[in-house]
Amino acid sequence: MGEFSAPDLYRVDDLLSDEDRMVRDTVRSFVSQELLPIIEQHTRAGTFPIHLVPKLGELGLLGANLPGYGCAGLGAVPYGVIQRELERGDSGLRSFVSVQGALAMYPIHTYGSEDQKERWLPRMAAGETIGCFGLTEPDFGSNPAGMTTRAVPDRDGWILNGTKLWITNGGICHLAVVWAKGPDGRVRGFIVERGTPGFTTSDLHGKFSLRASVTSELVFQDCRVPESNRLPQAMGLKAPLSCLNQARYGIAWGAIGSAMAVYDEAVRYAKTRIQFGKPIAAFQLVQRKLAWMLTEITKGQLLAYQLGRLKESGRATHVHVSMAKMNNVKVALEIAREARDILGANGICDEYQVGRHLCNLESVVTYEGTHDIHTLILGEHITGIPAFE
Ligand code: TGC
Ligand code: FAD
Repeated sequence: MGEFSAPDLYRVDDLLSDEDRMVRDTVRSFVSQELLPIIEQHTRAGTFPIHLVPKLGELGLLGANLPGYGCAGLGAVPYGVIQRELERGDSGLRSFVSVQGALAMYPIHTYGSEDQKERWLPRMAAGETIGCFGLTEPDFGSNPAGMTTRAVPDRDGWILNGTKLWITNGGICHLAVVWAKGPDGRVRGFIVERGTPGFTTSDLHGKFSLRASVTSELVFQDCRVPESNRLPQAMGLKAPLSCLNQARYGIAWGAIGSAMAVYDEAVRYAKTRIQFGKPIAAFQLVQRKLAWMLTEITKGQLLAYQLGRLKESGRATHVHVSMAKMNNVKVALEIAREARDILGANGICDEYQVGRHLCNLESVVTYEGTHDIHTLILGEHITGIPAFE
């Protein structure tokens, strides 16, 4: 694959503190040394490199932006840089970290009781306990408000019935943060531990995208969850949607990492591939593609950075997050397509990373709110008129 040379024309990383640059370098070498040598093997096999999880914990990368309970308590910008560097390796690794931190630890941290936080968060930060997040259902993806999973009160607990689909980390989780409607129609959050009778998972196979990530179905059949495992502060759909803001934020940074990886590979390839007696990098059409890619990467880097600063100062809204997720994933996907084109036939072969990133980004553009859903979120912000239905 050759040594990675990070594109940063506008010196966006100069805006980081020395400490944040150290975080970046640590994650970058972790990815180069421990993920890249094995990623194709896992992609072919359709397996997640689970042995890396304790190392992610040791490096403080799980729930890295959360304060206390064994978490690193980093600011939004270094947290974003971590996601960018992880996704430079593979979207599956970043997905694992997003789900663990933003979708499993964050709801416990934000909506959980003190007992729940003390019981789960330190073990999750260390990578000893893996979490997943069950919102999507077979018939309710973009429209989670329609969910049919139900939670009915029963003595000192709740009985859950329903199915969640497309759940990252489902098959390897020790606990699932699950969203279900109560008898009053309001959404509540539950921590369902593996081994609870009536809770089963099965993995999805045959994916051509995010192959090095576990994606599963969760089934709840008269599954009894104690009241002590309900997230007491979570009431209504806005609770799971607030978790999505955290994960979407990480994706806005992460997708640019993917774009940086494929751009770097395309530049190196174009300089060494000779056609018509010249490196293909000498042709104007190839240069135009590379110039466009670098411009979009630079714009995406600046968007992610400014979003991070807004978040750190408490001024980021879900609309800011939607714009960055929407834009950065879309351009990353287009950049990956252009990079694949520059690699010619080699672009479809897993000796190179571009095809893997391209396929991964086909999931990233769909999950955490599709491109169209984020367009409509912006549309509602601009016009005041929701156009979802
Ligand atoms: P709507 O009526 O607009 O809102 C209901 C309540 O929620 C509030 N709200 C939000 N709060 C926090 N953050 C947000 N982003 C919020 N958006 C809305 C809203 O103010 C309201 O509050 P209240 O107090 O009035 O009750 O809800 P809606 O049903 O019309 O839906 C709006 C829509 C379509 C934008 C929303 O449903 C949506 O975002 N859909 C996309 C679903 C999605 O993104 N699913 C992701 C599943 S998880 C996943 O994909 C993980 S991938 C993991 C990986 O591997 O990285
Ligand atoms: P649909 O909602 O059926 O959308 C299909 C198409 O219709 C899209 O183009 C969409 O933009 C369009 N569309 C839908 N509604 C509208 C509208 N109102 N206006 C215009 N166009 C519209 N979910 C979880 O809960 N937890 C997870 O951990 C998780 N991990 C995932 C991992 C992977 C690999 C994937 C692929 C998905 C994962 N998801 C997860 C699910 C993901 O969030 C959903 O796939 C996503 O929200 C879209 O839902 P859908 O697939 O049902 O598509």
